Amino acid sequence: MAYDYRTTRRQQVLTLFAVVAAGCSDGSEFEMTPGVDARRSDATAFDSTTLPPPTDGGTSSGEDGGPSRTDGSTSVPPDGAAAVENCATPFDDNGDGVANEGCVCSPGTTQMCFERTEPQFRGMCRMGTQRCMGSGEFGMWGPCERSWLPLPDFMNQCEATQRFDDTMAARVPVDIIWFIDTSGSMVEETRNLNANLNRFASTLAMSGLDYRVIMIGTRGTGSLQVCVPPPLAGAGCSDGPRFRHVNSNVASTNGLQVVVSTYPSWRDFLRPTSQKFFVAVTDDESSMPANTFHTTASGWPGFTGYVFNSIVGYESRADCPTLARRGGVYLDLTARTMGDRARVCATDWSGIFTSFAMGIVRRTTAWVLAQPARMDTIQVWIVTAAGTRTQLMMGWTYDMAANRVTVDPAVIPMGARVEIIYRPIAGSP
Ligand SMILES: [Ca+2]
Ligand SMILES: [Ca+2]
Repeated sequence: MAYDYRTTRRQQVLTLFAVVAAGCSDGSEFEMTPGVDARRSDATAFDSTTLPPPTDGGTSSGEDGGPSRTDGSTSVPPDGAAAVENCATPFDDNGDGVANEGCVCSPGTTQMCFERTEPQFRGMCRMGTQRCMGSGEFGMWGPCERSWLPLPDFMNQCEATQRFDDTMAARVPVDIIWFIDTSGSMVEETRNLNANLNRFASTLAMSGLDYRVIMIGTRGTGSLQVCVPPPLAGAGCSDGPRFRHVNSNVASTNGLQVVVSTYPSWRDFLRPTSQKFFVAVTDDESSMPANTFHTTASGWPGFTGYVFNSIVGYESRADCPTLARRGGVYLDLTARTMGDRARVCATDWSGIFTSFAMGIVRRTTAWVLAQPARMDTIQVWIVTAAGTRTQLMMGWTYDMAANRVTVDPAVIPMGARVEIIYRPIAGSP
């Protein structure tokens, strides 16, 4: 069944098109020497940056209601099909779907093969191998195995190409775990948290994010207690659809321990495919080393790419007289997960919460692929309005479990599109 992109709302921008290399034009370079991998290096060296636009509209099956080759029921010969099989090439020259049928070979030897015609070998297609079957002096070539053939679901191109504009970004769901130190020195900070958490939530909501917030800290309305008001939380410090309060005391230095020990009581509130964030709020240092926490948290399902944000002390006591200690462990975790940080001594937290929320949005701009991709084949390209194409070597990640590519919006110029080229796992052994 062909992938019918025409029926989707994305048809303006999600265009599957050919990014193809002209196949080798001279079949004579392929020798019959058994076992020689004549095309492997060529097959993987094609650089789609320099490739011409598609010229072979004829390979797009069934678009005009004409004969389709994808269902195997047609007798129309494929592109470039010859009358008879050519035993000197690795291709299926006569277009019957079998490479080198009826060709004599030396039993036990192998050679490269491709069960399509030569013009169909390009881009991310790859040769397979076939073994010479038989026991006597002469044998016949067996089936071609492990080749990467043109993709019926992608208009018979050798790679899936999907174009996206910003409006098609799938905002990845986010689960954000806050914990706040409510020891004696944190009165002002606790008040700031209670007053600003709804600002944080509304910034996420305005960006279209599907978010949940877990708050770990002593629940209540006292000066060293956390009571998040509606609409994020329910009335009277209660939970809400997007909010769960974990009523557990966090002291000066044990925040990370409390996160770990309370995990069983909030893990059911998490979504399996969400991006996970932590936010530490404390004016002290952690007694649990960064490595210990990182190893533990990374082992929880869905936490491999977690991000750690910190509202902690990183200035001197002279700069912040109320600071207990510099939060070096938290800053370490923030640096290694490329999170955001802010000064716990700041008097106005409204800007902190907005910038943290925007940072979360920035890390969750992603696109879902039509089919799961082989990680080693994914290319992310930026295409400007003027048509200039640049391959992104950094600034993107692929989450195989969720089948989505996350791209940092900071690397996408205004008006540009993202183009993702890949081989689906299916059909790419
Ligand atoms: Ca052949
Ligand atoms: Ca053939």
